[in-house]
Amino acid sequence: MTVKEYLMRRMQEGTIHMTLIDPAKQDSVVAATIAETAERIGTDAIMVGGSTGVTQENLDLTVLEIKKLCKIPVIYFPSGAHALSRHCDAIYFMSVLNSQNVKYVIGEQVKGAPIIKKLGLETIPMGYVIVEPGMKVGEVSNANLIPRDNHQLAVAYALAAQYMGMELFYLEAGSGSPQPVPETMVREVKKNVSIPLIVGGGIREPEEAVAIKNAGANAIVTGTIVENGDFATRLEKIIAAIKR
Ligand code: 1GP
Repeated sequence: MTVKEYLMRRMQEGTIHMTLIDPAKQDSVVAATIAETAERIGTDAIMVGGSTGVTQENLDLTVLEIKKLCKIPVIYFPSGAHALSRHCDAIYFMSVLNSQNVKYVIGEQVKGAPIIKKLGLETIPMGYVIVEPGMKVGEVSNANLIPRDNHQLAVAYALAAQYMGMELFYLEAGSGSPQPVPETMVREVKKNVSIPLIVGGGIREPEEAVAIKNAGANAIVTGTIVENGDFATRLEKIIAAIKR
């Protein structure tokens, strides 16, 4: 079974949870213990990536260590073609649709594609848009942020992604955002597109995760909460709330 098939199957059963680990934020052995704990608690996949600080070395080491301890898929969530790991199970082949810099829309993808072919990596095509406040990723990718109250613009991007053949659509508020993507925006997007919807950025409380799930998200991503050594109970509550 491919990683894409695994995700699609899981999402048919209900909203899934994915744990994002930034390889620049901790040692690879620590990253692997975080992933192992998240798997034990019920996360469905590990995403590895970060906006700044990802190198070929920390990426490879982190993915390899995680693979030693986890059975669930490890998916690379890239910030560019400068680092690509042969050890991950799949890569989101993604475009930052609202970036004003063509490099993040198609440039890095063109650089990375031949390398991905050589490595034989599974690619999962994904449209990615950044909603206010956007945080670091909004800045780095020079995104024309979607205003929090402009649901129609979010819907238009999601439809464009779907019509271009992308198989996932990711609504991102930015890692560490003080607030998640508004649930009303999630609901409008979900109502209008048929491709699975991933939502992430600023989700820290079970109530926020439930609201986003009820608005129709097929997958919820949390990252920052696992950076606190004592995260297991908090993450467990969020995952339990999503799966309830
Ligand atoms: C970032 O959406 C993810 O791409 C995770 O965000 O770190 O705020 O959980 P947090």
